[in-house]
Parts: sequence; structure tokens; C-alpha cells
Amino acid sequence: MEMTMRWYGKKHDTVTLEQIHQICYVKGIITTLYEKLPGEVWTLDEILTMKNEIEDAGLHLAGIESVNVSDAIKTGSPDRDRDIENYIKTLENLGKADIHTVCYNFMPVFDWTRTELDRKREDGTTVLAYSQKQIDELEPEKMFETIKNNMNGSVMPGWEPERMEKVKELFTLYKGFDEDRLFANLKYFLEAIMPACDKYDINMAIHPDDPSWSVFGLPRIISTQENLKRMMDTVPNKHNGITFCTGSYGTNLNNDLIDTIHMLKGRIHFAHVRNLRFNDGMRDFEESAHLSSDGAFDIYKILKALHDAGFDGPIRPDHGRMMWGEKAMPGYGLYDRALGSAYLCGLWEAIEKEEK
Ligand SMILES: [Mn+2]
Repeated sequence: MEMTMRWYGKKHDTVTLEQIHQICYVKGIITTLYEKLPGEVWTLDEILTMKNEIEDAGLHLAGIESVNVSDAIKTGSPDRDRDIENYIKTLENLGKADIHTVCYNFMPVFDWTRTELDRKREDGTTVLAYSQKQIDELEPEKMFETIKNNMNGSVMPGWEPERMEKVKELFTLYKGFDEDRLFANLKYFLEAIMPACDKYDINMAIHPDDPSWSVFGLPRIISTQENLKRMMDTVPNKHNGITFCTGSYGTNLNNDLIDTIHMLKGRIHFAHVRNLRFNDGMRDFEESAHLSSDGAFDIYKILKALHDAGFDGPIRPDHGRMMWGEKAMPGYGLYDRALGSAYLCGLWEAIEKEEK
């Protein structure tokens, strides 16, 4: 595995590449071209500029999170073939730049959903949290307002202001959508891009829905073990794989993380590892420190399963707590993610040595 950290680029991130380089545990960077809209082609020049900036800082560009999929592709509207063609051009350019891991998601309207971005813990740190009760009482448009007002002046991918203004339109676009229809559009997309992925050895890594159930009545298809199996079997190509995100897929406590890792053997191309705490009832949770004893997941067992399944892709600490007075994008401060990376590396070293 390669320990990585997500970086939002010089323009958006409070954390610098120099700081990430000094963590020492982290060797790779996960990033994207933030100014690109879904459906646009990424030129080879733009990709190489991004790559050089990272390599100049002594780090390796380990993967893209994300090359976003347009609503036309997700809904199967007449424009989808044009957008897919552009997506393929982007993949080809990434391949030419020697980049082989691409994360994406297939969630309608909301990339991820939280009701609080700074819930205070007893130790004084703050974390992102989700309460189904609050969601049930909320209009989707209000949700965008809540997020916008708590961003510490930053913009989080998936919650861009332009997109927030279009939320009503987006809901109309997905009206009448069910899981089967969304699945059919995912299959169409994957079948179209697989030849380019084969040619350039690009591992597509779909991100699980977050949380892993339907929100605001919108369908969600990358949410259960059964659905993951369906997705793998629908397009049986090793380049059709997943981003194993414990903090998203694990939001549903019925999802057996260890069993799923074994089922996905050879198809996990990227891993996001973090922990969650659940409060009264399953659909109320908050993010925690990475440490197993701080949350519901046994992080050692998760890494052991990834190791035993032969996982060798990029892995990253996921959201961290906001601590030590740091002001940063919620979940994406330097300190707790640095601690998370050290913890994950420590576990991994122990697992590898135990093996020998
Ligand atoms: Mn994730």
C-alpha cells in the first residue's frame, strides 16, 4: 500500500505540500483539477502541471479524487454520450501521464451528506456528524445553507455554491429515478470507458454512497454488499473496482466491512480508512479519531483484511477531527490526519512483520 493524503490544491487548501511531505509517513498525494466541471476534458498539459507541482515537493501523485461524473451520465440524458467521450479523453490523458487510480461516485445530487460540520466532542475537538432525525425535518435546500454557513470560508467538493443554486433543478432531473435505472446508467458508463481503462491500465474506484442509504428520497446504489456484488458482476473487469471507504460504507452497521473486503478481493483499488461513533440508534453518527478504541470499527482487523486480500493501492486517512486550534476545511485539517496516517502505517508495519 501507499500512504497518501488528500490535497485540495494551493488555491483551496490550508495545508501545504511541504507540510504533508514532513509528515514522513505520507508518500503520495490524492488530488484533482478543482476548476474542472463534470463533462469537461482534462488536457495532458493541465494534468502534467498538477503532477509536476506535486513531484517538485518530493511527493508522488498517487491518484485522482475525483474525476466527477456529470448528471447527464448519471441520468442517461441525451448529452451523456458527449460527456462519456470527454471522460474517456480525460482517462487517456491521465494514462499518458502515468496516473492509474481514479476515484468517482455515482450519487445523485448530494456527494455526501452531514448535518453538522463542527460537533463538539468532550475532548474539545470538533467533528462532522449526521443525524437522520435532523435530515427528516430538513428541506434539501436548507441543507445546502447549513453546509455553506459552516465551511470556515472554504468550498468543499460536491457543495460548490453554483451547484447549491441548482438544487431544485437537480431534484427535478432525478424525479422518478429508482435503483435499477441508476444502475443501468452506471453499467452503460462503465462499459463505455473500460476499453480505455484496459489500454492505459486505469483502475476505476467508485466511492460508496455516504451515508449508505437513501437520503431525501434519492436512490443510492453503492450502499450494501449485495449492491457492490451486483456492480462488480455487471461489468466483470478488474479495472471496475471500488474505493473502500470505511466511514461511508460503514455508516450502515449492517454492512460487514471485513466480509465485504474479502468479497472484493482484487477489486479494491483505493482505501479511505477512518472510524465512526454511533449515538442512540444507528442513523446518528459522528466521525472519530482513527484509533479503534475511539469508534465502532476495529481498524486493525480492517487493515489486516485489506492486507490479506492483497490490497496494494493508495490508502489515506480520511476525515480527521479539528484539533489544536487549527482552522481548516472541516475534516481536512493537517493534525488529525497526520496522526491517522502514522497510526495506519504502524498497524500496517506490524501486520507485515507478523506475516514474515
Ligand atoms: Mn471516503
